[in-house]
Amino acid sequence: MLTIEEILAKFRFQRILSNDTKAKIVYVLGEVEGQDCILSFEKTQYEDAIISELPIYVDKSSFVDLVENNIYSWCTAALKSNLVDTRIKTIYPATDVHIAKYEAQARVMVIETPALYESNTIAYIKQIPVKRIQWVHNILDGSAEADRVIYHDKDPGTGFVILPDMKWNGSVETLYWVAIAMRSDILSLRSLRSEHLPLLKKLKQKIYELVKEKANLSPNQLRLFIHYQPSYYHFHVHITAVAFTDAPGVVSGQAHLLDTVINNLELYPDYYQRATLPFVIGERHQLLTDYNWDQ
Ligand code: G7M
Repeated sequence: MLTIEEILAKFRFQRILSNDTKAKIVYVLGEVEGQDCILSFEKTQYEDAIISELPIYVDKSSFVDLVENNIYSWCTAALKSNLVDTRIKTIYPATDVHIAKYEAQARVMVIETPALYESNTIAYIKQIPVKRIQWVHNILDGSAEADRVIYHDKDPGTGFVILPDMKWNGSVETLYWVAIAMRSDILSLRSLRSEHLPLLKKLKQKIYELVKEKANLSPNQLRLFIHYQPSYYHFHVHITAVAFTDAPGVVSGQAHLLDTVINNLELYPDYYQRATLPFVIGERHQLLTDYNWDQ
């Protein structure tokens, strides 16, 4: 494995995959030692501790587009400081699935009946190489991100790991953690049955306790949800602050609230085997390009 420093030094730019000017995050595709590599650069938020110092850091020689009109003035400038202001992520080697995921593309709504789940989604899940979720097993066995783990219940049936999501920027308003089940046999929301209620309820209770303790957020300030379709088929729950209204993936067609899921399973033990589950997906996603969704 190359270090992040080596990846940046060897990166040969190929093309921009997407440039979200609102979220200020860009994904670029390139090559490192002949293999595909994705880099993302994201402008970070201003930390509270440095806000009072910002006027001092402005480099006056960098002013561009300066306008002064009576009591109003504005310009674009660079800050003269060692402040860190960009979050960098690398995916190397990147697969075609990663490239399709981060490439700007139209999204479409797919209606998945139980029959279409059996004929298409299961077939898709089965052909995913196991090494794609190696990073999950690294977290579960403590060989990666061990210093970031917030809580680890090792029970093979109802255990889980809670840790910051890769997307979390560290601030409480945009809290983004993830809870990953120890067991590997729950592929997704579709696999959930009433027998999994003890796991779901324990997980929810623990999340409430930990978020209160570490971030001083109450249960009513939290949005707990499960993605369908997920990007990896090993059961996990997303933990975000309600205040993070535009958190990625909180939209309908993707996020299923944990409380609703628990309630559905209490009402109907096999709800998720019988339900039609609509989902939104990128039009270049393999699930769409390789399978027939006509009903
Ligand atoms: O869409 P889905 O439910 O599969 O979401 C997967 C979540 O896992 C996303 O929110 C990702 O940001 C997060 N995630 C993905 N990877 C590869 C990692 C990782 O290596 N470490 C951590 N902590 N989170 C990850």
